[in-house]
Formats: sequence, C-alpha cells, structure tokens
Amino acid sequence: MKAENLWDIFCRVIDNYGDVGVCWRLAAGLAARGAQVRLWLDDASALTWMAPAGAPGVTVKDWREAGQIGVLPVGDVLIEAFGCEVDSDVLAAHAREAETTGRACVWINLEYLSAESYVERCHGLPSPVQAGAGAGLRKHFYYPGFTAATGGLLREPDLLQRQSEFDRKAWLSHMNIPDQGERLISLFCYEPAALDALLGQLAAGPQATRLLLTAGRAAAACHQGIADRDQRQTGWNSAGKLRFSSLPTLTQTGYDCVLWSCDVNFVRGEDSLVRAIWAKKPFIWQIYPQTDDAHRTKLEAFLDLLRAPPSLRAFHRAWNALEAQTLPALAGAEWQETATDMRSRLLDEDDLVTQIIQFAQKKR
Ligand code: TRH
Repeated sequence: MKAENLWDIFCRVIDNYGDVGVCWRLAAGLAARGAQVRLWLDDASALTWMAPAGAPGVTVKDWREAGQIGVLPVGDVLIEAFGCEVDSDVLAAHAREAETTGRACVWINLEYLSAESYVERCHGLPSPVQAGAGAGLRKHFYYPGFTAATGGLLREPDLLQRQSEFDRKAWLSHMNIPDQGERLISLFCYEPAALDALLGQLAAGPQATRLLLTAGRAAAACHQGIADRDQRQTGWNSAGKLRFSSLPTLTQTGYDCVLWSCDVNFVRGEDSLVRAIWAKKPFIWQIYPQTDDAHRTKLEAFLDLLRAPPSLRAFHRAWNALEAQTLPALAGAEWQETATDMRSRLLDEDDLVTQIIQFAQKKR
C-alpha cells in the first residue's frame, strides 16, 4: 500500500549533534509544507532538548523498528542521510511495492554540506541498483550546497521574519545574560588548540568581552582552558576584560537567538555554520576534522566561497590548526561586510526543502 506524500528519513547518529540536527530541520520543513514524515533514528535523545515540542506531521521512529515498513505503508520518498544504509528489509519492501504498482519510491542519499566543486558535478546523479534487496530501484545523490547547481541550504520560510522581530534586549534579560555594552561572542566548538590564545587575546582587551559558552564540549574546553591559564599565568584576566556566561542546552530556535544576539559567533560542524550565515554576524567556523585531512580542502573551498579577506582566512587556519601560526586578532568591520555579503548572495537561492521537494517530484 502506498501513502501519498509520505517521506521516510533515516539517520544514524555518529557523534555530536549535526546529523540529527539537519535531519530534524529537514523533517520539520517537509512537514510544514504538507508532507507526512517518519524520521527513523538510532538515537533520538538530542531531540529532547533540540526540539522538545516536536512538529506536526513528523513522527520520530526507532530505527530498530524499521522492519515494520514491510507492513506499514511504504513511503513515496526514502532518504538515507549522510551515507547511512537502510536495512535490507526496508529496501525489499520498496522493491516489492515497485514491482506490484510499477511505481518506485524516490530514493535519495542526502550528503554532507561542502563548497567543493565536485558537489555541482555530483548533485542529482542517479545510481541504479543491480543487486541485493533493492535491485531494480535507483538511488540519487543529493548534495546540499551554496550555489544554484546544488541542492541548497536549510532555511525556514519564516526565518527572516523571526530574525527581524527578534528583541535582543528582552532575550538577554530572559537568559540572565548581563547587557552591559560588552562585546558578546558565542562559542560552539570542539577542543581547538587555539582556544588558549583566544582567551589570552580577549583578556588582554582593550574591549570588554563576554563569552557565551554553549553547553557540552565547548563549555568543557573553555573551563579547561581557563584552569590551564590560571595555573600558568596568575592574573591573566585580572583587568576583568573577559567574562563568561554558561548557556544551557537550547532548542534549535533558542540557539538562533544566541547567534542573533552576539557580535561574533564561533560555530562548528555543519548545521550551526548555516545558522551563523543566516545570522548575518561575523563568524568563525571550526570544521569537523577528518582523519585523512580532507577537511583542509573543504575549509579552503568554503573560504573562497565566502570571499574571506586575508585576516579572516588566517584566523580560520589558525583556529582549525591548519597552520602553525599565532592566532591573529579578531577583526570587526571587514568581517561584518563579508558575512553580510555572503548571506545576501545565498538568500537568492531556493532553500533545501523547496529544492528537495521539486527534486522528488521530478523523479517520480
Ligand atoms: O554537533 P556538530 O559538531 O555536528 C557534527 C557536524 O554536523 C559534522 O559535519 C558531522 O559530520 C558530525 O556532527 C557527525 O555541529 P552542527 O552540525 O552545527 O550541529 C549542532 C546542532 O545542534 C545544530 O542543529 C544546532 C543544534 N544546537 C541546539 O539545538 N542547541 C544548542 O544549544 C546548540 C549549541 C546547538
């Protein structure tokens, strides 16, 4: 039995929050445009704080129960996120359905985001499956991206409006974050070696700064950095130029408010990078490190696309430990121009949900 406009999204949580974060946004975005979405996760725990209210039209399902698809209606669209592979009984159910009805599901492999040029070449390519449970079906590669020839970026239709209505003062007060005219910088990162240098730079002033520490690895790394500095250099922050506020784990929408409130945002991974772009504030990206050093090329491609000025490139290379150099100073106006320019260029492109719906319609 085939349901109308039913999407199955499968995602295995590797580590951190990006995989589930992207899939949740996609699921909620599709449902907001009328789809019924089943989001199959092997670990849904992060959703309890990321999206506690859920979303109408999205059902979160346990991956271990995916065999049910043989008896449930099979979906019209099957998405494997980030190269995860669905179980053979799911594929077998789809292959059976295609044989009986003559209509196969649209099978999509949703890839990681990259600004590298191969993305335009590979976006949308089909891969017919010859053998195994899914024989006869056809998989398509879907690449999110920054240019018109790619699959786009996640951006909710009401994002710009929410952003323009955002009341920074009220939000800071609600979060108990002092609003004393200090520069606000948010920190969402792994354990960058250059964090120690950043703490030293900010404590040296001349501008007073408040660092907003996101919960988890970033806060832990920063507390460790502070402890190391205290041990090594008594009085390193005695002028009180650097202050800290610890944030709780926030919903995805709450995290947007952090990005909108701050003067500079440190982000990491994939999804927070995109949110930082929409926030229209200068940002520094810690790319998810890969063992084969592939992140180096990926970061450079992104910096090209960003049209990053030399100071911003140098800062990124130091923050990502790609060059043995001291951390340059945080710059102001020039980085703001870069961020504003990139955002306005990207707003010209259709968002990922719009594009993936069109993609699925074309492949049906
Ligand atoms: O957590 P990440 O480092 O995820 C990473 C990357 O996606 C990486 O590419 C992937 O390969 C790896 O996981 C497995 O960073 P990312 O992608 O920014 O995801 C964080 C998510 O957490 C994002 O959806 C925003 C959300 N978030 C909140 O909802 N509340 C919060 O308080 C914070 C700090 C984040």
